[in-house]
Amino acid sequence: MKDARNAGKSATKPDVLLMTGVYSRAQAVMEKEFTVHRLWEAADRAAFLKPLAGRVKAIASAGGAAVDGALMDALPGLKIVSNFGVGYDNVDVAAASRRGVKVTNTPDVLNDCVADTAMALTLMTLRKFPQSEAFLRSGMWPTRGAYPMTTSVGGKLMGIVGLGRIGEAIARRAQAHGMKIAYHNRNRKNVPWPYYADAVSLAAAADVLMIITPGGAETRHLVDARVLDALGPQGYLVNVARGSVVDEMTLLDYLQRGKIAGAGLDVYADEPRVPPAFFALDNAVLLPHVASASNETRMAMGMLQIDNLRACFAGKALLTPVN
Ligand code: NAP
Ligand code: 8YV
Repeated sequence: MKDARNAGKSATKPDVLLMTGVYSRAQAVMEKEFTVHRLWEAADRAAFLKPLAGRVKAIASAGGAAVDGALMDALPGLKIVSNFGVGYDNVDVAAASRRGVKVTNTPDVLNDCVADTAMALTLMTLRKFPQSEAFLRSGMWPTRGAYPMTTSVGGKLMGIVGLGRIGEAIARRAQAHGMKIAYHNRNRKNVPWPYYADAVSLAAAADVLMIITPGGAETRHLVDARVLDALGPQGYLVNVARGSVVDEMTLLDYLQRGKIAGAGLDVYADEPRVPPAFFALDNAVLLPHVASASNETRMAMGMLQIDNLRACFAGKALLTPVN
């Protein structure tokens, strides 16, 4: 039905296959400029894709919707997968490269927003602000007295796993809060902070372990029982990377048994599903993957996604290619 409606427009506007809804104002720009085919609304995916096979040269993707080799094969004219998000673990980049398809992402425009969230999550986790606010709202203050004491961030060491664009922005914020910084990447960087060659030794030194690596197979369960043991009962974990980077069931067990002090999480293994046992924890602060979710940042991400599509259709150099 939607295809029939769009068919007449495709002579003037390039066709784009949109995997899932993105930021609405940016999506409106995309829909004005391109003939957008909304894959997530299709009841029969194969039937939806069939008439598009010869027409669609671009996919606009976003987290939560996998772009794999089979989908690329269904679109033989495909030239670009333009992803909404700096993380592109939802896209099979190796499969794209083998087919000569370019992949782009949305780096840098979200660094400050995501780093703000990471720092806020650190403060909320150590100082238990959401829990103390819930205590007030539930009417307990007059009967129970003062809320229990919490833990300061000042003077603590933040160990950052994944000191990249966002990691450095987090480090600057943590320093402004009086924290010391150390980090682990696969490669040492020219930065003034101590380097640890592995996540276990960094966790052993850290009061707060901040996870901000890419997702995907390479980092799957990088944070496992060994890392959490090293972090220890006084240590806090904050994850704004991807749920896959942390062994979620082991983390849950460690939080339930007090084997680490607490966790602040923005990302989960099977979003939007979060194991309900997390909801009962007093030592966890849980955000629903909102690190970049401000109007300004999501618009900037959406426009960069569109600018990469524009460049592709104009035969110009892509702005932010990843392959
Ligand atoms: P980036 O600049 O590429 O930084 C990633 C860092 O991780 C690099 O310093 C890299 O250093 C390190 N790294 C990569 N693989 C590693 C591994 N196996 N072990 C240890 N360190 C590793 O990326 P970014 O722009 O800062 O974004 C980072 C990630 O944050 C994204 O990919 C995304 O998954 C996540 N993110 C989440 C949200 C959210 O909403 N929660 C928002 C934005 C981004 P080496 O190459 O030297 O190892
Ligand atoms: C978005 C993100 O929530 O950029 C990323 O890697 O995880 C977030 O900014 C996500 O891209 C939405 O699809």
